[in-house]
Amino acid sequence: MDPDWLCFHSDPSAPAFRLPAGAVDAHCHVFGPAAAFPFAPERKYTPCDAGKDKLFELRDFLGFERNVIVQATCHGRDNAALIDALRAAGGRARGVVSIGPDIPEAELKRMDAAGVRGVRFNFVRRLVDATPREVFLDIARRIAPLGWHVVVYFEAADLEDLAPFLNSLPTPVVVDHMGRPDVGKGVDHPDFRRFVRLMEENEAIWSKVTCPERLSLQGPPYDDVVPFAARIVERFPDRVLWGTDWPHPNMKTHMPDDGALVDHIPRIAPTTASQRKLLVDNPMRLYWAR
Ligand code: 0GY
Repeated sequence: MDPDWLCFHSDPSAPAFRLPAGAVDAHCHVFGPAAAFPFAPERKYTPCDAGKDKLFELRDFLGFERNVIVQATCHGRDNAALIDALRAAGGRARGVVSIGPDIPEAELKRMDAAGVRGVRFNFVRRLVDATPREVFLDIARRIAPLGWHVVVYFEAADLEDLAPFLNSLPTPVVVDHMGRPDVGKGVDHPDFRRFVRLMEENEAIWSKVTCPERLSLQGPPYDDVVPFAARIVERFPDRVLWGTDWPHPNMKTHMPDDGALVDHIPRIAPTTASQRKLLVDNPMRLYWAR
């Protein structure tokens, strides 16, 4: 583990907000354990172990029914820890993997049977070496016939350049953490308006309204992030997802209390109807349609 790595919260609080029945934590990861699932040689960080047992324990403690596990960059394109977690979850987890364009068809089918429903394209330079867009497009064409989608992670400053590529993808596209807005600039800044416009103009684009702890400049209780997520939930109630982001890779300022993160949900989705869409209907439609 990196010397400055912060491990996940060892004793999260019980949330006061009661999640609706069937709620999905639609953005979380597994790290190792390294002894069973070694980290990738090309990784940019070495985390603490955070395996499936801990993830499922947290799921039950917080009151979630299901997880969507997203391949973390510390495992590169080796999705073994994720697939192992999906198999152990007994239908209660789906996965988003990292793959190359020449992955054998049989391997895609094996992943699909395990519960994989998407691929992740990462553009964040501190996390990965760049992949050419043609390669990503080839991958998207390979997975589209399976009914999978693409999850993208990028920084707000890169959206203008990336938008034509995102609009060219042949699948639904889920944007991690609202495209990482600079919350210091405010919701009416052209950068965030560009993201809202992208969602307005392309109904295939979804957003995870996740990671207040990562985007906040103020720290808990993350008041400065609320207007951003609330705006996206209000405008696009049928295309938003929520997740804990456990075990919170690369959090250097503090480690969030996962119970407090759940208590953040009613601040960004104030009505029962919007909470149900965000936590149940939307993730079920995208990940458990079959
Ligand atoms: C996140 C955010 C981060 C890391 C990763 O795969 C990853 O390594 O996603 C980050 O460092 O911002 O969504 O977990």
